[in-house]
Amino acid sequence: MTEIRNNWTLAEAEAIYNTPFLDLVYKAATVHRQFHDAQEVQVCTLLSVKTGGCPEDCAYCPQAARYHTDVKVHKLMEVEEVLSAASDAKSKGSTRFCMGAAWREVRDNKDFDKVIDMVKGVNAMDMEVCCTLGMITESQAQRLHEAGLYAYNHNLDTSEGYYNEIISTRQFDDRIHTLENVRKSGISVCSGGIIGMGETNQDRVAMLVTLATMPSHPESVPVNALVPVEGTPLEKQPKVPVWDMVRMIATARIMMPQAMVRLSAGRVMMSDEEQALCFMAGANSIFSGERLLTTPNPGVDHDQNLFQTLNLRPRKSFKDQEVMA
Ligand code: SAM
Ligand code: DTB
Ligand code: SF4
Repeated sequence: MTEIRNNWTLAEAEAIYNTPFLDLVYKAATVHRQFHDAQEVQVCTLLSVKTGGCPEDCAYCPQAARYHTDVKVHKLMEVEEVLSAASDAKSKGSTRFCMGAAWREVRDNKDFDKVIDMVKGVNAMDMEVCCTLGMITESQAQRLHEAGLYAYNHNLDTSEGYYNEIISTRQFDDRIHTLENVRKSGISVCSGGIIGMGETNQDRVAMLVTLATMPSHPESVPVNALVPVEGTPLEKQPKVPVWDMVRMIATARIMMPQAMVRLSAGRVMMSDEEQALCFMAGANSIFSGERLLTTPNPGVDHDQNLFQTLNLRPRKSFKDQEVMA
């Protein structure tokens, strides 16, 4: 049986990433089958509850106020609107609902009180409720936990070495610190990154090493392909080759066997065959619905057909399993 390791070295991780392609997929698929039902893929829904106007300078992000993009800025949504979107997502087969806000960090104000009510409401619908709100303190994480937050998403995005090329308004260590606050509060950790931002293969692998050498691996690791958005500094980046996406997913799967590895942004640029290869390499979750936060995503009908073709089943939420156990 494959052991869970927290002492991965960069050299080991690079060797995995650079394994001959078919062997890499075979190894990842083997590990995947030891820890997961390979026919199950979790379907999640994202909702941007507060869009645009963000003070940060993340080079990939259409929501940064300083770039001129087509994003329609809106203030924090009303709780009822969010709960109705969550109920719609549930009826379409989602078992995880993730609310995103274009904030640098959470502030202890009325908006946070509203997010707490959203969390309570979605939690009561028996979905895994996730938030991605920027940096949070230990006491804010505690408050979210008490409201029933299941997971918190906070991506490393890239390696420590490449971080300053992409974002200058905060440091890599700030991200690590928020992740520690999340972990301490008992909320499940969701953290991954983006490929296709001009980083090297070593940067990609270094990011995975940071995640896989945490005292506990994140329960969820989203792998995003950059969606280049007009107006952002990365608007002209070429499309990520599917081979790189597969290598990244497979390496994440082998290094963090128990994690949910999420085939996140970028599916709209991928064929069904390419996505099938990602599932083969150990991806076991997708975001469904026509929109991610602000960019397009394949529609629910398309995904239902894909699941039928590949004989995949949408996975139940972990919350149901806890109830049954
Ligand atoms: N503001 C919060 C933060 O940065 O943590 C939460 C929302 S932010 C939009 C969540 C994540 O979306 C980012 O960390 C990044 O990984 C991803 N993201 C944003 N724009 C993207 C793009 N154009 N392509 C791929 N992923 C993107
Ligand atoms: C993650 O890693 N990817 C999702 C989710 N976590 C929050 C967000 C992708 C956003 C893509 C760009 C957009 O739609 O604005
Ligand atoms: Fe703001 Fe998050 Fe976008 Fe960075 S990724 S600009 S912090 S919304």
